[in-house]
Amino acid sequence: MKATWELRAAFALRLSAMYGAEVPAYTTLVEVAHGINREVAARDGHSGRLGGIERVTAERHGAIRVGTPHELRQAAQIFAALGMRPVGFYDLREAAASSVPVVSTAFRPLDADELERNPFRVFTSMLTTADRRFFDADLERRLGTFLGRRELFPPELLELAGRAERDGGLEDGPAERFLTLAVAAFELSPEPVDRAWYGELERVSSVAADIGGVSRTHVNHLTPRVLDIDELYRRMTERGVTMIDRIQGPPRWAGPDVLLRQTSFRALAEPRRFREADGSVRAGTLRVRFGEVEARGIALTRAGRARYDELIGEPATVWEGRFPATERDLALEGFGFFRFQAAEPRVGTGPCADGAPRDLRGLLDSGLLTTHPIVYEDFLPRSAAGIFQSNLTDEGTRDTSADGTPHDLDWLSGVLERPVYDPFALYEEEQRRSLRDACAAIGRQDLG
Ligand code: OOG
Ligand code: NI
Repeated sequence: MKATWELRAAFALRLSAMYGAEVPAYTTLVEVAHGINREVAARDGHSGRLGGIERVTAERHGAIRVGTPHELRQAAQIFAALGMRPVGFYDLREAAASSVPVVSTAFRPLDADELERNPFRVFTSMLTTADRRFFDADLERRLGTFLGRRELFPPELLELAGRAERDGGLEDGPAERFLTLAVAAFELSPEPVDRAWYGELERVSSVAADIGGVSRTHVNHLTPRVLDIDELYRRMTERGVTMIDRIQGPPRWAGPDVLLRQTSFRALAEPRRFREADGSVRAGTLRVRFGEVEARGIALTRAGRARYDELIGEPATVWEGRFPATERDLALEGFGFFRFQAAEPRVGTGPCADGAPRDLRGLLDSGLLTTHPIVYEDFLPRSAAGIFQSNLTDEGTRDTSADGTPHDLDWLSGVLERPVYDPFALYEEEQRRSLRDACAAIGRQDLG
């Protein structure tokens, strides 16, 4: 029997092997990231507060793109078999100056212990074919026909995924079959690409062509986690790999690492076959798969996130006056999420009463409570939109006059026919539970 988390760990490993065989630059990126992680972990004073070396070394996120709600529901079924649930809603149509015609969520484990076992996640985007800023009614209709005819996931894979979700795992034989089919579903298809159709979509957006111009989906990047992303950026550049011009997310600064910092290298031209207008098949190239790497920091509360959004793009010197400079201040100002622990159980001491903020300070000052940061497990829309640009050959055309349909997390739940979880609520709950348990351990009531 393979339990859910074992399926997830095995899937992540096999996907990584497949991707490394197909995209050699990915292997370089992973080697450099692991080298840096070993060095940082060996360095004096590395606390491992943002994750143990084992978890960080195994950690990856992938990204896929699908064309329709039907395909998104099927993807959700496959990820459910791996214990990965949709978390968060990202509207990338609005996320940056040159936006892309997709809305997205991330499939990932929800609970801390599941994340600890294997934190694999997949950023998953769906083409918004009804958005008139990108597609006119005729193109929407023809996209619908094209997407309606293709099959991304074979019925046997979906059936096994349903069984795995229901039973919390699969017997060894079916597990092997499931993993083989699941990895194959995310490989690059060898089928010839219709040159005219791909070109027509590419004029709207390269992302539209990558999704709707081909008969399958594929993992477009697989991202390792690194403990020092500035150092990684330097080393990749030294090796002659051209990275995008910056690291996205918060700047490097003297304060705690928060949220997510990411950088990437541009998609490499890979040989593909094209079907021409006269029916002949010719060799060509496409740039659809790229490399990305990330450093993860502390999850921020809504208040912390609002401050982050104000400071976005500001240099470290501006951050220094306006953002809590220590973990303790992040906790006390209610900007960051933390797991609280009772330092030593003592029955009958006073500070765990009501009135959380003042008492939290007291509890921390008296050393009765210790804090451990909760790592950000999600994504940032602005960075994601920037990452999408890594494989845009040009920006395409977009009519900015007409508004798109408003979409949100509830709308996406309806599309998926499954709950889409609010990331803030998940972190909040984890923090609340730890505070309650810690207070119980020192013999007082809940802080609330
Ligand atoms: C997904 C881009 C978003 C990230 O790390 O922010 C992403 C895509 O290009 O399909 O993976
Ligand atoms: Ni990514």
